[in-house]
Amino acid sequence: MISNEKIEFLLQDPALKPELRSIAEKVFNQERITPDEGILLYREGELGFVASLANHIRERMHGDDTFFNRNFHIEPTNVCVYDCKFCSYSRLIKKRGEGWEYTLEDMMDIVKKYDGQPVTEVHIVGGVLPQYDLQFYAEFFQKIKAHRPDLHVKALTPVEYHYIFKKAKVSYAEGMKIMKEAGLDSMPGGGAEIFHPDIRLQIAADKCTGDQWLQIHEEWHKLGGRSNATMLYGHVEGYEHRIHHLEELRKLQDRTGGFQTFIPLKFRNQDNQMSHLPEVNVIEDLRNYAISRIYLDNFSHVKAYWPMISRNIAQLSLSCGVDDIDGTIDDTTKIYSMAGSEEQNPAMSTRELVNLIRQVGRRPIERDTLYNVIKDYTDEVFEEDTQFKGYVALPVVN
Ligand code: V47
Ligand code: SF4
Repeated sequence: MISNEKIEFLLQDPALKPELRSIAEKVFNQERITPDEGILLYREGELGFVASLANHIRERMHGDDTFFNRNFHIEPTNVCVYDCKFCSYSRLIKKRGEGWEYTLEDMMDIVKKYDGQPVTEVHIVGGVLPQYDLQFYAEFFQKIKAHRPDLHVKALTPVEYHYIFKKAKVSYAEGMKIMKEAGLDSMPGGGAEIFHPDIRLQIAADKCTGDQWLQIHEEWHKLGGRSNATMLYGHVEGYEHRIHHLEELRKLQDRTGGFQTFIPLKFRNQDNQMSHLPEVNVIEDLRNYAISRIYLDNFSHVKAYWPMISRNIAQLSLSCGVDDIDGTIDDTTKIYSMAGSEEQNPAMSTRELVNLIRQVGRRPIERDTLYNVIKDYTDEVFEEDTQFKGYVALPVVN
């Protein structure tokens, strides 16, 4: 665990630039850094420096606790009316027969498959199509709750909500209220991409804007709801666009306090219209986790979505401000292969996940969606793998 003395040691480095020293002092004194300081960290903060600061914050907030949860995913469809350049779903609308479009019954069958298993959450997200409208999702949420009232419904993003509310001619506030009454418990972080219009127009021109994404989360927070936020980085954006994105999130969080977790998503270049772009390197991934942790002083958690970055990088991220490594149970690897995951087979048993966390000296804590502790696995002795076979990735859409 990094101690205050270590930060003091860092501050004594005579080679440290005064501007960077001032940022380190702010972190040490629990003061907020400015957008200009954020950009400076991206431009000049070496990995060792930003990781030390981020780890200090992470350990101040959570000690060695490292969270994961047990959930499963449902994707209503992999066909989408929108045309995000980084997404492998977008082109499928032209060849609709190649995708799938589940009915309500199909999706309830998936929910029922998990009957009796200790999953706490269902994560629902997919492409956008006209038949998946407000009434459809309201009925789906109601049916899930009628079948399994304690299952946390983490569903849809402002991309879908903007589309279905517009179609139903209801305001964001009214729409979110209808969703809550139907059984929505929280919102995942997808669809955020990069808020800045200069970039958003290049990569995701036709779906909800950055401001609309933020407004829908704000309405949800006003109802007492919790949500996550993501940032798709490492494509055509500059550091100033990343800081603009983080600043917008930090401002909204100051107003509502409704965000739980920030999840940076590394742009992967396989099977999409941006395949010509190179991917950023691991150092940049780790620096990005660290700077996000430093900048978002009002977010409780930073999550590394391990299937997108590989297990080894996920382990390293735990020293760069990350305190959550997701973790899902499913057997539907088919979709992930479309999104260009780092892992050939992005599946991990509970034992593997727990060991991955323990190997780097952290405490594996199973949590529910709202971060209530379900089980501390620090001293768990595994006789054999649990009955749950796979930790499998969520498809990267929205
Ligand atoms: O919004 C799409 C991203 C997101 C690519 O809230 C891509 O707990 C990289 O939001 N390369 C959806 N990323 C996934 C998501 C998510 C994941 C895990 C946990 C949570 C949570 C949310 O995936 C999309 C988009 O930003 N994405 N294509 C790509 N080629
Ligand atoms: Fe559709 Fe989401 Fe893919 Fe964009 S990222 S094309 S909104 S599924």
